[in-house]
Amino acid sequence: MNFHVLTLFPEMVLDGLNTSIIGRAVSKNYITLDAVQIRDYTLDKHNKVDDYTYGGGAGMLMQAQPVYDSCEAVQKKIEEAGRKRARVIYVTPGGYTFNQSMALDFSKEEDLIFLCGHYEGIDERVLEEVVTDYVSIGDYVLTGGELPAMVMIDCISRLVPGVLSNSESSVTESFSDGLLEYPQYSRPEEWHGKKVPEILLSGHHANVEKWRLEQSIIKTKKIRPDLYEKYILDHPVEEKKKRRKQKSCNS
Ligand code: 6GU
Repeated sequence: MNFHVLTLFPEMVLDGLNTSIIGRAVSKNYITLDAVQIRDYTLDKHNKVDDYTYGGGAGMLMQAQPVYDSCEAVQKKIEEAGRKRARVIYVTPGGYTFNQSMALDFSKEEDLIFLCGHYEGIDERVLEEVVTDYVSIGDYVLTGGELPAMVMIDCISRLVPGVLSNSESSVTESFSDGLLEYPQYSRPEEWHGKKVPEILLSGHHANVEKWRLEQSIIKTKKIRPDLYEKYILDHPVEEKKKRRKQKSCNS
């Protein structure tokens, strides 16, 4: 996977993604990360990339020309390397909300271009010409698109084959059924007077797995009732069994 980030703050993106698992993935060449300075492409003699918005209103807008030329330069580089033109993701609070299945879809691409806005946004005309996907990371407003792009790159990267070791990728499995994670414990057996749940010390693998699933369901129902509703629709048998068991306990 080759990530290309169009930004006014390339060092922010490079510095943020050069450590830990993603840093390792870059040095092992499972992914490449290229941050392109949009300002390098402006034809304005004062290196300006923004201007006032027509119709008035607060704030400045990124202009079409440097955004278009920087994006086309990256697409040209990709094509010259013999690969197909990349999808261009505009990171914006006005986009579709990013989720795990979008990440899985993006992870199958060979190249991805992220366009990071600043100021009050980007001239609509260039967005119409270059952007294929409008994506937000949630219902809150950030000062720029770099952090959202880094969030998405991290999430997509860990789905690229080779990026995670076997032990790291087993974590994905427990999340991918749409439930929140069960509580976990390490040594010591007792800390601040709190004991590790007995069942985890039993060595009975099937019972441990059953307990973990129950804990996941309880937690999801409380914290994310939306995910819980979806889970019971997808797993009607398990839930019916549980309700039957509860009924027989009550009677
Ligand atoms: Cl993608 N960009 C900005 N600037 N703010 C956001 C966002 C994106 N997603 C949530 N808030």
